[in-house]
Amino acid sequence: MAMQVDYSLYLVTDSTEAILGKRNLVDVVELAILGGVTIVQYRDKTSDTGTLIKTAKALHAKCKAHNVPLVINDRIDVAQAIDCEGVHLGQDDTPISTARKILGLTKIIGATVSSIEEARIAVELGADYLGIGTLYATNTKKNTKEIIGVNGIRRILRYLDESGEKARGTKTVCIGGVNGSNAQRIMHQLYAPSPTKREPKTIDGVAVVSAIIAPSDPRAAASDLKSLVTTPPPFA
Ligand code: TZP
Ligand code: MG
Repeated sequence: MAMQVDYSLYLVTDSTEAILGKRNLVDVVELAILGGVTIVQYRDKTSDTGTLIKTAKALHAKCKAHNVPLVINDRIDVAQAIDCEGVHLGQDDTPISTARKILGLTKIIGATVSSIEEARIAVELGADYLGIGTLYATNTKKNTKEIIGVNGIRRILRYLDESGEKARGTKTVCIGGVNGSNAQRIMHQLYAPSPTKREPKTIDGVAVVSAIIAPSDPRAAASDLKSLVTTPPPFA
């Protein structure tokens, strides 16, 4: 099994001028970790393999120093090259089953899912966590397949809740348009008290790109988000 991970504030990086500007990604990520980010995904769709490995290595050093896991978007080869904690795979990437064979049981494998069917397959193939989205429309990722909203995410959580221990045990984060104005409401909406004896399946955290990377003070942005997502729901 992969390690125990706190998914509550999941940072997905972006190196584009529009979001990162002229700043250094590793410095920005370190500030975000100091603010309370609990896991980092290095997502970089444009750099060559050499640059990806170099940046991933530098990010991994910072993450390790703070005991925060690092996963790599899309690229199993880069994750292997730097021996970080895992990968995050979309629907068009290497299948989860192949990734598991390559990386073994101890690495984290995350999957992007937008539907119950995609969630079912990702769980069956052994994903450790699901990045469920797209929650809200966002400029950060233009080609988002589907905006599923809070209700779409709730439906997937309910499916996981009702589909056995493995599905219930698969961690979840939501992604797309999460920011300081909506994070707490999202967490509360995705945490429904259950009349049954069992604890309901809830979202384990929010995945955020621009609301942490874009601000001039990523540490403060992360710290504000952290307290919003970890404040217990009023009915708890
Ligand atoms: N996948 C679905 S939406 C998204 C990804 C990578 C981008 C989310 O970015 P932001 O800035 O947090 O809305
Ligand atoms: Mg991908």
